[in-house]
This record gives sequence, structure tokens and C-alpha cells, in this order.
Amino acid sequence: MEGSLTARDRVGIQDFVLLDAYTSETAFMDNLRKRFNENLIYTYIGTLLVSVNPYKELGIYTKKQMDIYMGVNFFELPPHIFALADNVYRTMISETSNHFILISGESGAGKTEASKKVLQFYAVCCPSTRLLDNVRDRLLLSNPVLEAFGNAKTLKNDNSSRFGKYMDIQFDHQGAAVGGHVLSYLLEKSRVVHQNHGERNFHIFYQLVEGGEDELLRWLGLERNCQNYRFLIQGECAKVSSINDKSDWKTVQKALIIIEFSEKDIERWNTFFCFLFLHFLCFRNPCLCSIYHFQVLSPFTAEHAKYARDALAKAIYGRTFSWLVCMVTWNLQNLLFIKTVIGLLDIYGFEVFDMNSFEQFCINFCNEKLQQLFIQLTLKSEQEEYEMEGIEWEPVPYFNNKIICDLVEEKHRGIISILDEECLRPGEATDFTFLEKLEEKMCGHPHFVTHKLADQKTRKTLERGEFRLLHYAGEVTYSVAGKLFNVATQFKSSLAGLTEILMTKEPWYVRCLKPNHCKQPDRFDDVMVRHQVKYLGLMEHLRVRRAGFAYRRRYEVFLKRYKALCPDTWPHWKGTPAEGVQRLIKHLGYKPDEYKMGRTKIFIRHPRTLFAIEDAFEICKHELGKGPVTSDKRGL
Ligand code: AD9
Ligand code: MG
Repeated sequence: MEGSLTARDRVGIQDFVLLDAYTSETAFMDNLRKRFNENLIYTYIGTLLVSVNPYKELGIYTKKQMDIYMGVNFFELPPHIFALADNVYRTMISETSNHFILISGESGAGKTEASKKVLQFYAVCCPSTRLLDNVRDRLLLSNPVLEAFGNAKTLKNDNSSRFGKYMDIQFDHQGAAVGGHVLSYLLEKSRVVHQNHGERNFHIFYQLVEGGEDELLRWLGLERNCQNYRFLIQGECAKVSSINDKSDWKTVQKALIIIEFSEKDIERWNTFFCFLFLHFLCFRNPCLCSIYHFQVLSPFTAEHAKYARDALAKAIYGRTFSWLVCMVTWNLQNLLFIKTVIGLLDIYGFEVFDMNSFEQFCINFCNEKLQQLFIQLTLKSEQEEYEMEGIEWEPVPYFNNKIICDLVEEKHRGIISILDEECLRPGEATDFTFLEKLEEKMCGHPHFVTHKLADQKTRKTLERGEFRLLHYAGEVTYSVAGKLFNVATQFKSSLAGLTEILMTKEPWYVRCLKPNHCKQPDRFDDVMVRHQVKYLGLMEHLRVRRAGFAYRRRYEVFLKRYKALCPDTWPHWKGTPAEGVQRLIKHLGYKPDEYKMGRTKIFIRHPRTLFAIEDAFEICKHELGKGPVTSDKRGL
């Protein structure tokens, strides 16, 4: 007994719901830190998985580990991303329903790594045939290809996703992964022509220069030296110790072949590079290049010419990326067998730099929307459901970030609408008239700060040409420069489309936390982690979970699944579904505090109660045909 107490003291508790002082943020942090120090990076809050980036290889993602987690009840093993993946998969099979896994957290917190682990789990563990091996490989290899073109080193993360990615993994009626579908969101195109100090352009450029075959480079007229290309060295960090561009190039080439890009496609791809490098990126002196290209054609100033050159380079890169995503999806598609899907959402995390441009505005707005979705689907709907079902409930207060989403996207009044209006006044509108309008219309909003009010609200002054938003995750100062070239409305509607896709599926959550700013292992910065715990709403989620019920099902669904466990309800129940469920659980011997009967659903408090009934159901399935089983056989 004492021994187990010591162990528990050392490694903490694997589900926050079981924490005695569950309302205490300090207890929450203690538990998280304890586990992190023992290399236990995963902890549950019910079915939500909290993950802390270890910044080191832990050896916990092997095939052996996958086998351990496959087909085992969620809470029976230590928390793991594989356990979540397995649970989602089995729920999908048993209920024939669609699901999505929302992976969130700030830049560098481990979202992309988590999404790759989920994908690997499905690729390895789902039933397969020789024919489907091919699909499996393509699903896995779509990652290095999209990352090469869509990821880059930033100050926050050496492999930062500079686009949002939603991927459906498609399954057939036997649960085999038969295909996929990828959607991408707002690639940060400006990186092609500008990188901040300490950052790089997209990985693919360095991979090509470092790893491209001699013959290819000769054909493209390129030299094997990044230093010759101004657009690759603006950030003064072409070499990154954690990245091997040369071997990554090989991986991408192999992946392209397996994904079945034809030789023609790859050639097209190379040609695009040639074009970008030679025409836009390789000249040491961009002004000369611009003037050379554009002055002969039109009376542009050097500034105009530079602008036009950059715009064209961004457009070409953006289109190539969209084409690539289409090709990947095309080669993953399988229209014949799809029965259910699991969606994986891995989007750029919330980020704050010294200089925040239009891209950060969109990235942070996206995170704001995903937080809103989380609130709607968990904190808000959970509590509304108890109320609707007539279950006694003490409401848990939480911060609803809808006010910030509205500030950005509300029709006619939000920042994006004002931006649209300004864009309709070509010639008259400038970045500064936009800012003036913002200041006039948003004045007094609790989450908007103009330079006039900066001192009072946040004590930090603002430069002219900047405004500040108080996001759910912290305050960010944005520059208005260049914002008038507006794609925000398009982004807003693609996010609305994404929300619609997600709303038709059952949600699962992975909340990733970043332990320190230095990308280092074994460092747990208390203040930083506490801040993330706060803004991700983890304490509120825990409170709702703790006070609530782990499982609920409509009476019809519950009865249909488990009716064989009771002689009175098997094979047909003549009364109402609610009465049938009542009879069933009486037979199973449920105690009053284990469940509640709502208006349309049964609510079960602990997962273990559900496991017992699921185990009984498994035994019963084998015995079906012999009639309902007795209590002894069920082992309840
Ligand atoms: V961003 O919003 O795209 O900038 P992510 O996606 O949240 O960010 P990412 O998954 O790329 O972060 O993780 C950053 C780095 O942390 C990885 O490159 C790994 O070096 C490291 N990492 C993350 N998760 C793990 C893990 N489970 N085990 C070991 C990890 N290292
Ligand atoms: Mg990422």
C-alpha cells in the first residue's frame, strides 16, 4: 500500500478527473510537472488527452507499443496518443459514426507530431490487404511531401507548419484504411520572399540546393550553395542543426514516387523551381532584378517593381502548393468503399512575434475559431445538455471567446468587414485609413486596443500603424502594413466551411502544451505552462468533466446495443426505450449514483461502469443464439 502511494506521489495521477484537489490550479500543475519529470508526457482529462512536448525521443511510439494499445480499453493502460487513436477507431466501428481529432496548442507544442503518430497508428494497426498496403504508404508519405513545401523553421519551431491541414482518413466496412482526403488552409506565402531573422524559407528550397542531384541542379542552372540565394539567407540561418536537408530531399523524392506523381508531374514541379529561383530568388540584388524585369515593360518605380515581383513569386508558390495538395488528394482518393471517416486537424498554432503581420492575424483568428468550437462542443453544449435533459447541475463558469471571434468576423462590424470596405475604395484607401476606421469603429471594445488607449489597457505602447488584440491566448500587436490586399474574407469562409465539416462528426481533443521557449528537453517552465493551461480552458474542462458524466447515449441506441444482456429486454422490448433501459440497468445492478436518467438519454458517471457493460456485451456476442446470458456468465 505504502509502495503504491510512493509511486503515485512520484508519477502523479494519469487522469486529472481523479485528482482530489481538482479545482486547484496548483494541484493540476504539480501533477503535470511530476509526470513530465518522469517522462510521462500524457495525462487525461476524461477522454481529452493533454500532451507536453518532451523535446526528446522517448521510445514510446514503437510497433510494440502500438500492439499494446490496440483494442484495449481506454483507461486500462497509461495515457497515450495511441490509446486515444484506438478508442476513436473502435467507437467509429461499433457505432458506424464519423469522428474528428482536434489537435491544438501553440506553435511548437507538438500538434504535427501528434497527428503523425495517429496516422501511423492507423496505418499500422488497421486491418489491411496487399492491395491496401499501397494506400497506407501513400497516407503516411503525404506528410513529408506537404511538410517540405508547407513547413519552415521559425523562431518558435524548427519544423513549423505554415499552413493548416485537415485530413480525412477513410475506412471501409471492415475498418480498413482505404483512402484519404486533404484540405489545406491559408499557406503563409509571404515567407517565399521574406523571412525574419532566425527563420528560413520553406524547407523544400534548402532540400533542393543541399540534396538535389548534380544533374538536376545543372539542368536548373543552380549552384549547390544557399549563400548564393538571397531569399534563402535573409534570416541568416540556412543550416539548422535539427534538420538534415539532404536526407529529407531523398525522402521527399521517394514519397513522390510512391504517391504516384508521374515523371511529368515531377518535371513540372522542377520547372517551377527553376522559374522561381532564376527569376525571383537568386539575384543578390533584388532591386536590380526588379528593375531589369519590369522597367522595360512599364514605367514602374523600383519599389513598384519589387512589389510586383514579390507578388508574383508568392502567387506561383501558392498555386504550386494548392496543386500539390490536389495531387496528393487525387492519389489518395477512393470513392468505392468509404463507410466512415476519422478527420485529423493539425493547424498552425497561436503565435506572437515582435512583428505580427496579416498572416499572424489569420493564424490567430483560426485558433480563436477552434477554441470557440471546443467551447461550443464541450463546455457550453455539455452544460446545456444537462439542463435540457433535466439533470441537476451546478453551472461551471468559463471564458467564452465568442466576443473575440465576433470582433474579427462579425458581418458589417468586424475587422474583416471593415477591411473589405476599405478594399472597395481603390486609390482612396490606404493602410492608415483602414487603421483610422478600425479605431473609430472598435473604440471601447474590451479586446481591441488602439495606440490612443494602449497605455491604459495594457501598459505597452503601440507604434503608429499598429493595433492590438487581446486574444484568448494573450495579447498580440499587429501591423496594418500590407493588410489592404485582403484574402481575409476568403479565409473566413474557408474556416466556416471547416467548422461545418467538423460539426457533423464526433469530437476528440488533444491539447498540446509547450514546456519552454528554448526547445529543450527536461525543462518545465511553470509560468509558461500555467498560462497555456489557463487559456486552453483545461481547468474549466476538468471541472465540467468531474462534475459530469463520462458517457451518455440516447435510450434507443443504448437499448439496441445492450438489450441482449437482460432476459426482459431480449429479443424485443415492447415498452418505451427509457423503460427498457431502466429495466436493463436494474438487471445489471447499477447503483443510483452511477447513472442518471435524462429526458432522452442515460448518463453514466464513470468509464469503468461502461467498461463492465462492454465486457459483458463482448461475452454475450459469442453466446448470442443461445439467448440472453446469466449474471454469472457475464461476470458482473
Ligand atoms: V506549429 O504550430 O506547426 O509551429 P506544432 O505542430 O505544434 O507547432 P511540432 O509537432 O512541429 O509542433 O513539434 C515541434 C518539435 O517538438 C518537433 O519537431 C519535435 O522535435 C518536438 N516534439 C513534439 N512532439 C514530440 C514528441 N511527442 N516526442 C518527441 C516531440 N519530440
Ligand atoms: Mg505543426
